[in-house]
Amino acid sequence: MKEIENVDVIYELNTGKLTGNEKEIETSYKKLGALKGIFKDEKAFNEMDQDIIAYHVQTHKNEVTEGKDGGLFFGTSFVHPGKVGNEFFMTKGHFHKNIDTAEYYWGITGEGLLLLEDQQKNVRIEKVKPGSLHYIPGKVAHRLINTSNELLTVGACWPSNAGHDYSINEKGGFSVRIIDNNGKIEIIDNK
Ligand code: M6P
Ligand code: ZN
Repeated sequence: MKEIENVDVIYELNTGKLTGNEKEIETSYKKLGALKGIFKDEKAFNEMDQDIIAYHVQTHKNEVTEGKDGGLFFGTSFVHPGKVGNEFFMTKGHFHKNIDTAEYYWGITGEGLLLLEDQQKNVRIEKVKPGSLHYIPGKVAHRLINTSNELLTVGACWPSNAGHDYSINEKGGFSVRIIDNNGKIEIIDNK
């Protein structure tokens, strides 16, 4: 007789947290110090504690290694509330190394924005909120921005051969920035 197995990892639907067998969960913390050059206001950035965590990411460790064809990765991004100067905390943002590969994001907690930019610098900005579903096609860079005072939690699933290409950040960055203009969320050009 076959037995019914319990899985080792639980995906908490209301928080997006991966819990259970720690050997199958990887958590990486992104401190401000590791995000140099991402935010506009360098003076404000340098005055901040570089150990502040801007976001952290949990991923499910499965049998797949990055670069392998045919597999999937699954994770949760937690973008903490905060600002550098008047610019909201955000993820680094990336294209996929394997440029044609796509990705799904979905909102779990908090409110924020998904900044999408293609290779011709066409920008789209989608509102992220609990339950919102976001398809990120190939050839489109993606970045999450927490525009709220709470944790922005976003689920993600992407192909194991996607890889990450962060070079947009060395080439002047995304074309727009999201700032808090006296309590109003504003989109400004990144000059
Ligand atoms: C999501 C996925 C991951 C990504 C993470 C953080 O969980 O898209 O692949 O690494 O967000 O984003 P970034 O790599 O841009 O810092
Ligand atoms: Zn991606």
